[in-house]
Amino acid sequence: SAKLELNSTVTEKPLLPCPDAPPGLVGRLLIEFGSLMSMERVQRENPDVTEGGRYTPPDCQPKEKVAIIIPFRHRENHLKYWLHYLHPILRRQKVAYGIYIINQFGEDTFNRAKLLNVGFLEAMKEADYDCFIFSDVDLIPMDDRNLYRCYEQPRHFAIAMDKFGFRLPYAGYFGGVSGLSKGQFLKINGFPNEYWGWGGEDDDIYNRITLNGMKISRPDIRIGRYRMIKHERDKHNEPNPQRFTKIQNTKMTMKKDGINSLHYRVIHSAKYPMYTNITVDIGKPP
Ligand code: UDH
Ligand code: NGS
Repeated sequence: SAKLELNSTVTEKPLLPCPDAPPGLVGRLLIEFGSLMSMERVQRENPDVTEGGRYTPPDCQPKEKVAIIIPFRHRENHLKYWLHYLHPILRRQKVAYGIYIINQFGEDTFNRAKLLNVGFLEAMKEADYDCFIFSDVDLIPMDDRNLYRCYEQPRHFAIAMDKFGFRLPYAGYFGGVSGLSKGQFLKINGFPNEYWGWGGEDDDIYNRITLNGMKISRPDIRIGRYRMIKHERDKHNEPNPQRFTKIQNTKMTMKKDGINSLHYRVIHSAKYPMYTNITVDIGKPP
């Protein structure tokens, strides 16, 4: 019918694949945390982000869907800055994405890597994601040429942080912001669930990657720059005294500790305008 034809000419114009080098990038960015941020402002400035913090470029066909996963507890102020800076960057990068805040329920010891595993499974329940980017809530990229997508090898994005003098603290550092395709993530059995408290879980992930015959891909040092929002040490995330011996044993532990052994309980799940929040009970250290 005439009506159908009209509709299809209006809505089904074929889109070209999104470019590998998006044309609208601006390069180095000014990142500061001096002025107060509000969620209302973030919402106002990002009207094309849809419920749950989802976005898809309107003018090109994205090659992959990216889930961005943030481990979280009691960092509401950092989250506002993260959303304020990242939504516009990701939009310029022509990324199709969803933002998942994985909020640890209760006040038991924090477990970053286990929360990231939960994020992988929960995001997969919602959409057919190809790529997973795991980001601390307090890390903001200073250059939009640091493309939030997946690569041939597991990607380390946060390679030049201000607190380390814009260098890697050590060659095998894999902390802060990292990204794995679905295939890369499953190949290493996901992340360890048994690092309670601060430290070592990122080194264990690095070990998993290299032990499985992959290597780390990184951006240019001039592009992989980050600002960290300064803060005090969190409560209930004390340095884990077991971390040094645990990272010696990745080869043995990775087969049975990971996405194949993950247990958790979703307490609450909600889609907010700028992000999806999933509050989970992940238990406590044995
Ligand atoms: N996180 C939370 N809440 C917590 C602990 C951690 O949301 O209570 C998340 C958050 O995304 C954070 C990430 O986990 O960015 C990593 O936390 P971390 O404590 O390992 O790393 P960070 O570098 O702090 O943020 C380390 C202690 C810094 C002490 C500095 C004292 N001046
Ligand atoms: C290493 C930790 C990593 C940590 C890195 C940077 O020593 O988990 O320092 O820490 N590994 C172990 O403790 C075994 S930072 O300076 O950001 O606090 O990511």
